[in-house]
Amino acid sequence: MTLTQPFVTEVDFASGVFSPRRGVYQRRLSDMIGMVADPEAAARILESEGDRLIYEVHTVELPVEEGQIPHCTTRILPGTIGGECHMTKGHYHARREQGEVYFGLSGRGLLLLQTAEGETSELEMTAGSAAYVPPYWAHRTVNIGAEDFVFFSVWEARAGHDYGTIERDGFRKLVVLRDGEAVVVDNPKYA
Ligand code: M6P
Ligand code: ZN
Repeated sequence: MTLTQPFVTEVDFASGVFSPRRGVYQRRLSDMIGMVADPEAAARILESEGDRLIYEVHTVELPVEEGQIPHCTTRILPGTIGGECHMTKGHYHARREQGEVYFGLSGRGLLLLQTAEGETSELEMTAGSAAYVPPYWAHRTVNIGAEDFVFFSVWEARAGHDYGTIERDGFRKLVVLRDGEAVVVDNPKYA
Protein backbone atom coordinates (compact mmCIF):
# COMPACT_ATOMS: atom_id res chain seq x y z
CA MET A 1 0.00 0.00 0.00
CA THR A 2 1.24 3.47 -0.93
CA LEU A 3 -0.04 6.53 0.93
CA THR A 4 -1.55 8.71 -1.79
CA GLN A 5 -1.62 12.45 -1.09
CA PRO A 6 -5.05 14.17 -1.28
CA PHE A 7 -5.56 16.33 -4.37
CA VAL A 8 -8.18 18.38 -6.18
CA THR A 9 -8.74 18.74 -9.93
CA GLU A 10 -10.68 21.56 -11.61
CA VAL A 11 -12.99 20.18 -14.31
CA ASP A 12 -14.23 22.22 -17.26
CA PHE A 13 -17.81 21.02 -17.81
CA ALA A 14 -17.96 21.99 -21.51
CA SER A 15 -14.74 20.24 -22.57
CA GLY A 16 -13.95 17.80 -19.75
CA VAL A 17 -10.43 19.23 -19.54
CA PHE A 18 -8.66 18.74 -16.19
CA SER A 19 -6.56 21.46 -14.54
CA PRO A 20 -3.90 20.64 -13.78
CA ARG A 21 -3.67 18.21 -16.71
CA ARG A 22 -3.05 14.68 -15.55
CA GLY A 23 -3.44 11.71 -17.90
CA VAL A 24 -5.07 12.28 -21.33
CA TYR A 25 -5.70 9.80 -24.11
CA GLN A 26 -7.58 9.99 -27.38
CA ARG A 27 -9.45 7.46 -29.48
CA ARG A 28 -9.50 8.14 -33.20
CA LEU A 29 -11.42 6.57 -36.06
CA SER A 30 -8.59 4.09 -36.69
CA ASP A 31 -8.93 2.86 -33.07
CA MET A 32 -12.63 2.16 -33.63
CA ILE A 33 -12.50 -0.09 -36.72
CA GLY A 34 -13.03 -3.23 -34.62
CA MET A 35 -15.96 -1.66 -32.72
CA VAL A 36 -18.19 0.04 -35.31
CA ALA A 37 -21.04 -1.75 -37.07
CA ASP A 38 -19.77 -0.76 -40.54
CA PRO A 39 -15.96 -1.01 -40.70
CA GLU A 40 -16.04 -0.38 -44.49
CA ALA A 41 -17.69 3.00 -43.90
CA ALA A 42 -14.97 3.77 -41.32
CA ALA A 43 -12.28 2.82 -43.86
CA ARG A 44 -13.85 5.12 -46.49
CA ILE A 45 -13.86 8.07 -44.05
CA LEU A 46 -10.25 7.33 -43.11
CA GLU A 47 -9.33 7.42 -46.79
CA SER A 48 -11.24 10.61 -47.65
CA GLU A 49 -10.89 12.83 -44.58
CA GLY A 50 -8.20 11.22 -42.40
CA ASP A 51 -8.17 9.95 -38.84
CA ARG A 52 -10.84 11.99 -37.06
CA LEU A 53 -10.99 12.29 -33.27
CA ILE A 54 -13.93 10.34 -31.81
CA TYR A 55 -13.39 10.80 -28.06
CA GLU A 56 -10.90 11.94 -25.49
CA VAL A 57 -10.43 10.94 -21.85
CA HIS A 58 -8.91 13.11 -19.09
CA THR A 59 -7.98 10.97 -16.15
CA VAL A 60 -6.10 10.91 -12.85
CA GLU A 61 -3.23 8.49 -12.39
CA LEU A 62 -3.60 6.27 -9.33
CA PRO A 63 -2.04 2.96 -8.33
CA VAL A 64 -4.16 -0.06 -9.21
CA GLU A 65 -4.81 -1.33 -5.71
CA GLU A 66 -7.77 -2.01 -3.44
CA GLY A 67 -9.54 1.15 -2.26
CA GLN A 68 -8.18 3.56 -4.89
CA ILE A 69 -10.95 5.37 -6.76
CA PRO A 70 -9.95 6.47 -10.28
CA HIS A 71 -12.07 9.13 -11.98
CA CYS A 72 -12.04 10.75 -15.39
CA THR A 73 -14.00 12.80 -17.89
CA THR A 74 -14.89 11.58 -21.37
CA ARG A 75 -15.67 13.98 -24.23
CA ILE A 76 -17.32 12.34 -27.25
CA LEU A 77 -17.41 14.52 -30.35
CA PRO A 78 -20.66 14.69 -32.36
CA GLY A 79 -20.82 12.80 -35.65
CA THR A 80 -21.55 9.46 -37.28
CA ILE A 81 -19.68 6.59 -38.92
CA GLY A 82 -21.80 4.87 -41.56
CA GLY A 83 -24.87 6.32 -39.81
CA GLU A 84 -23.83 5.06 -36.36
CA CYS A 85 -23.44 7.82 -33.74
CA HIS A 86 -19.97 8.42 -32.30
CA MET A 87 -19.43 6.30 -29.18
CA THR A 88 -16.85 4.88 -26.82
CA LYS A 89 -15.44 1.39 -27.40
CA GLY A 90 -17.44 0.03 -24.49
CA HIS A 91 -16.31 -2.64 -22.06
CA TYR A 92 -17.17 -5.11 -19.35
CA HIS A 93 -15.13 -4.75 -16.20
CA ALA A 94 -12.44 -7.40 -16.06
CA ARG A 95 -13.72 -7.91 -12.51
CA ARG A 96 -17.37 -8.26 -13.44
CA GLU A 97 -18.56 -7.63 -9.86
CA GLN A 98 -17.42 -3.98 -9.94
CA GLY A 99 -19.85 -1.13 -10.76
CA GLU A 100 -19.31 2.48 -11.81
CA VAL A 101 -21.01 5.91 -11.63
CA TYR A 102 -21.34 8.41 -14.50
CA PHE A 103 -22.30 12.07 -14.12
CA GLY A 104 -23.34 14.16 -17.16
CA LEU A 105 -21.52 17.51 -17.54
CA SER A 106 -22.66 18.77 -20.96
CA GLY A 107 -24.33 17.70 -24.19
CA ARG A 108 -26.65 14.73 -24.76
CA GLY A 109 -25.76 11.09 -24.56
CA LEU A 110 -27.12 7.61 -24.37
CA LEU A 111 -25.63 5.02 -22.03
CA LEU A 112 -26.02 1.53 -23.53
CA LEU A 113 -25.79 -1.38 -21.11
CA GLN A 114 -26.04 -5.14 -21.52
CA THR A 115 -25.44 -8.32 -19.59
CA ALA A 116 -23.89 -11.57 -20.78
CA GLU A 117 -27.35 -13.15 -20.26
CA GLY A 118 -28.91 -10.88 -22.91
CA GLU A 119 -30.53 -8.07 -20.94
CA THR A 120 -30.14 -4.57 -22.39
CA SER A 121 -30.80 -1.05 -21.12
CA GLU A 122 -30.54 2.44 -22.60
CA LEU A 123 -30.32 5.48 -20.33
CA GLU A 124 -30.47 9.08 -21.56
CA MET A 125 -27.92 11.41 -20.03
CA THR A 126 -27.66 15.20 -20.03
CA ALA A 127 -25.89 17.72 -17.79
CA GLY A 128 -26.79 16.73 -14.21
CA SER A 129 -27.67 13.06 -14.87
CA ALA A 130 -26.11 10.61 -12.42
CA ALA A 131 -26.19 7.17 -14.05
CA TYR A 132 -25.39 3.94 -12.26
CA VAL A 133 -23.60 1.10 -14.04
CA PRO A 134 -24.28 -1.91 -11.80
CA PRO A 135 -21.90 -4.87 -11.54
CA TYR A 136 -22.04 -7.34 -14.48
CA TRP A 137 -23.28 -4.80 -17.07
CA ALA A 138 -21.14 -3.92 -20.10
CA HIS A 139 -21.36 -0.19 -20.86
CA ARG A 140 -20.84 2.11 -23.82
CA THR A 141 -21.70 5.82 -24.14
CA VAL A 142 -22.96 7.43 -27.33
CA ASN A 143 -23.19 11.09 -28.35
CA ILE A 144 -26.76 11.68 -29.61
CA GLY A 145 -26.55 15.48 -29.84
CA ALA A 146 -25.00 18.11 -32.11
CA GLU A 147 -22.51 19.27 -29.43
CA ASP A 148 -19.81 17.44 -27.50
CA PHE A 149 -21.18 14.98 -24.91
CA VAL A 150 -19.09 15.20 -21.73
CA PHE A 151 -19.45 13.12 -18.56
CA PHE A 152 -17.51 12.30 -15.41
CA SER A 153 -16.87 8.68 -14.31
CA VAL A 154 -15.86 7.09 -11.01
CA TRP A 155 -14.95 3.44 -10.44
CA GLU A 156 -12.84 1.14 -8.27
CA ALA A 157 -9.20 0.79 -9.32
CA ARG A 158 -9.18 -2.95 -9.73
CA ALA A 159 -12.29 -3.13 -11.93
CA GLY A 160 -10.18 -3.26 -15.13
CA HIS A 161 -11.39 -2.96 -18.74
CA ASP A 162 -12.34 -6.02 -20.80
CA TYR A 163 -12.61 -4.78 -24.41
CA GLY A 164 -12.05 -8.17 -26.03
CA THR A 165 -15.56 -9.52 -25.40
CA ILE A 166 -17.15 -6.43 -27.05
CA GLU A 167 -14.65 -6.49 -29.90
CA ARG A 168 -15.54 -10.14 -30.58
CA ASP A 169 -19.34 -10.05 -30.13
CA GLY A 170 -20.30 -6.38 -30.57
CA PHE A 171 -23.11 -4.68 -28.65
CA ARG A 172 -26.68 -5.97 -28.99
CA LYS A 173 -27.96 -2.47 -29.70
CA LEU A 174 -26.70 0.20 -32.08
CA VAL A 175 -27.53 3.92 -32.03
CA VAL A 176 -28.05 5.29 -35.53
CA LEU A 177 -29.11 8.68 -36.88
CA ARG A 178 -32.38 8.59 -38.86
CA ASP A 179 -33.82 11.89 -40.17
CA GLY A 180 -31.64 13.74 -37.67
CA GLU A 181 -32.93 11.64 -34.73
CA ALA A 182 -30.85 9.12 -32.79
CA VAL A 183 -32.65 5.77 -32.65
CA VAL A 184 -31.71 2.51 -30.95
CA VAL A 185 -31.85 -0.54 -33.23
CA ASP A 186 -30.89 -4.21 -32.94
CA ASN A 187 -27.37 -4.99 -34.13
CA PRO A 188 -27.88 -7.43 -37.03
CA LYS A 189 -24.31 -8.70 -36.60
CA TYR A 190 -24.50 -9.40 -32.85
CA ALA A 191 -22.74 -12.73 -32.26
C1 M6P B 1 -15.75 6.22 -19.03
C2 M6P B 1 -15.22 5.18 -18.06
C3 M6P B 1 -13.76 4.90 -18.34
C4 M6P B 1 -13.59 4.56 -19.80
C5 M6P B 1 -14.10 5.71 -20.68
C6 M6P B 1 -13.98 5.43 -22.17
O1 M6P B 1 -15.22 7.45 -18.68
O2 M6P B 1 -15.99 4.01 -18.19
O3 M6P B 1 -13.32 3.84 -17.53
O4 M6P B 1 -12.25 4.25 -20.09
O5 M6P B 1 -15.46 5.91 -20.38
O6 M6P B 1 -14.71 4.27 -22.52
P1 M6P B 1 -13.97 2.96 -23.09
O7 M6P B 1 -12.92 2.58 -22.08
O8 M6P B 1 -15.06 1.94 -23.21
O9 M6P B 1 -13.36 3.33 -24.39
ZN1 ZN C 1 -16.36 0.85 -16.80
